Amino acid sequence: MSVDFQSWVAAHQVRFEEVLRNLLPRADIAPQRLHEAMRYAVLDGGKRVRPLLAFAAGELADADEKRVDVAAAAAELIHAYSLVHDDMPCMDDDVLRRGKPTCHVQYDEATALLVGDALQTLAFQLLAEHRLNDDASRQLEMTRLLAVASGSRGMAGGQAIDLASVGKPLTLPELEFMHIHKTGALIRAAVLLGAHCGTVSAEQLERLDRFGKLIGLAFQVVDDVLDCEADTATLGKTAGKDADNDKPTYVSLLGIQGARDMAQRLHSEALETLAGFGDSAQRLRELADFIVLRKF
Ligand code: GRG
Repeated sequence: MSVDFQSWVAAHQVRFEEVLRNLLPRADIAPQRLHEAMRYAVLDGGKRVRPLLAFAAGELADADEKRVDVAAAAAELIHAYSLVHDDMPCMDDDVLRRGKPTCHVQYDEATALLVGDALQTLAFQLLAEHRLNDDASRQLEMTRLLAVASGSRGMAGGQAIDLASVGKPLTLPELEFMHIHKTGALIRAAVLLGAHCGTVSAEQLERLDRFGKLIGLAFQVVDDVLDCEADTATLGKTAGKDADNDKPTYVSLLGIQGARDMAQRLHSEALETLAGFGDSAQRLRELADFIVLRKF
C-alpha cells in the first residue's frame, strides 16, 4: 500500500536534504567562505516544492529515483540562487528568508552575488556530469529546458518585468505574463525534468507541461494571497512586501476573494490535465492540492 501524502513529502524532504548536502561543495575546501555561504543558502530550509514536483513526475514516468535526485537538485539550486539574488539590496532588499537572515546579511553582498552565480552554474554542472536518461538527446533537452526556464525568456526575464513594474498598474494579462515567467517557468521545468528522467510519450509530456504551467501560476496567485494574509513568522520571509513596495499582484487586481477564486480555477484546470494518467499521477494531484491550500 502506498504511504499517505504527508509521509511521502516528509520522507522525500529528509532524503533530499542529504542529496543536496552531498552535491554541494564542502565548506572545508577552498574557497571556504563561498562554499559555506552556498550551503547556508540551500540547506536547512524551504518547502522543496520544485524537487517534490520532480519526484512526483518521476514516479509517474517510472524513473530511477537517483536520477531524479540530480534533476531535482538542479532545479532547487536555480531556485535558491534566484532567492539569494532577489533578496539583495539592488532587487527586493530583504533581510529574512526561510526564517533566517538573507545571504547578503549573513555574509556580504559580493559573497551573495557569487553564491547565486555559483549555484546557477553548479545546477548545469550536475546536468552535464550525471547520467539522467539513457538517451543522450533527452538529457541534452533537459539542459536546454532548464536554461530556457532560468534565462531571459523565463525566470530572469520575469524578474526584469517585475522590477520594472513597481508602481505601475498592470493589466491581468500583463501580470500573468510576468508571473508565468518569474515563478511559473521553473516550476514547470521541475515537473518536466522529473518526467524526462523516466519514460513518457510526447503527448504525455505535453500534458505534464500544461499541468506545470497551470500549477506554477496557481503557486504565484497563492503566494500573493499569503503575502497579504499570513504573518512573517509563518512565511519565514517578510510579509506584506508587495503592498509596501507598490507592486501589482493578483490581490491588488482581483481582491483577496478574486485571487482565491482564480487559484481554485487554475487548480481545477491543472487536475484536468492529469485525467488520463490514472493512479500514476496521484502524487502530482496531491501536490497541486498542497500548492493551492498551503498556509506558508
Ligand atoms: C533573481 C533572476 C532572479 C529571479 C528571482 C524567484 C524570484 C525570481 C524571486 C523571488 C521573489 C518571490 C518571493 C517570488 C514569489 C514566488 C516565490 C518564488 C516564492 C518563493 O518560493 P517558495 O515559496 O520558497 O517555494 P521556499 O523557501 O519554500 O523554497
